[in-house]
Amino acid sequence: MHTGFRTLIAGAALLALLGASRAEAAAIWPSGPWVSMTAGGGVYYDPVGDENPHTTDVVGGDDGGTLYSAGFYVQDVGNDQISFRIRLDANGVSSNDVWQILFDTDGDASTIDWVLELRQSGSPSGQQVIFTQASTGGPTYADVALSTSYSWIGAIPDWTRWIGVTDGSTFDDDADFFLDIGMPLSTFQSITGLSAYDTLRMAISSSTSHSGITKDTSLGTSPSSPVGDGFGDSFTFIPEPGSGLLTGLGVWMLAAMRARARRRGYASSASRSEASTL
Ligand SMILES: [Ca+2]
Ligand SMILES: [Ca+2]
Ligand SMILES: [Ca+2]
Repeated sequence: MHTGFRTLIAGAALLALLGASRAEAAAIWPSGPWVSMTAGGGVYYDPVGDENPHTTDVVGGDDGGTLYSAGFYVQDVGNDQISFRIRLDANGVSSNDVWQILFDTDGDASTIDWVLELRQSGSPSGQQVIFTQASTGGPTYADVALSTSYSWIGAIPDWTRWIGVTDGSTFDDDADFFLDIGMPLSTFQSITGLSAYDTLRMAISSSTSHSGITKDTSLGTSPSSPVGDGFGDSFTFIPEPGSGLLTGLGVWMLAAMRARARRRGYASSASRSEASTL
């Protein structure tokens, strides 16, 4: 193997290792845009005012004529992190509740398979970020039981944050908040068995219990609803940060190739005109 190439490979491996160990320690929150969850092709939503306390009220949909998604995600391969964002009517940083991202990963949307949750209920020692399997995944939210043999645990200060919304929603005519929850992407993939190209569904809920779903469920459902009624559209974790850069690089390469062809006199007038619009 060429020495330079070998050095490049070793450097990439070291960077991957550094990225993985850094992500294991604490979240690196996305600097780029978050991807909205969708339902029926529109934004993923849930009404305001259908749950108390307001810190457990998942909100999304029409607010003052603008549509806001109740949920977002970002897959960040470079930092080995997957992040999820929930829109809530009020700031729950000090409340003793549970907020959950629900996953259907086996293609059967009548059952929840995995749950990532922020648990602020119970004793302080039990308050943590948890990724766990649904030991009973349905058929209704009230039937769901979550395993207490956790597949991954993170510290709350490291893997969550509460911030005021950055897009201007004011459901209930007062401030709204984003709860961000992250975990290592490689851990998420190894536990669920999902590859980067597999499809899945997600839903959002809140609860008083870390082992069940007892408060707000999304898309206007209630705890007695089939869990399948609260899942958003099937999707893959694409696009991700970097895809815009790759698209830009592709356009740049195309323009460079066309310019080279023009210099050699091979390009037709039609393609010259096209290239000038890039
Ligand atoms: Ca709600
Ligand atoms: Ca609000
Ligand atoms: Ca399922």
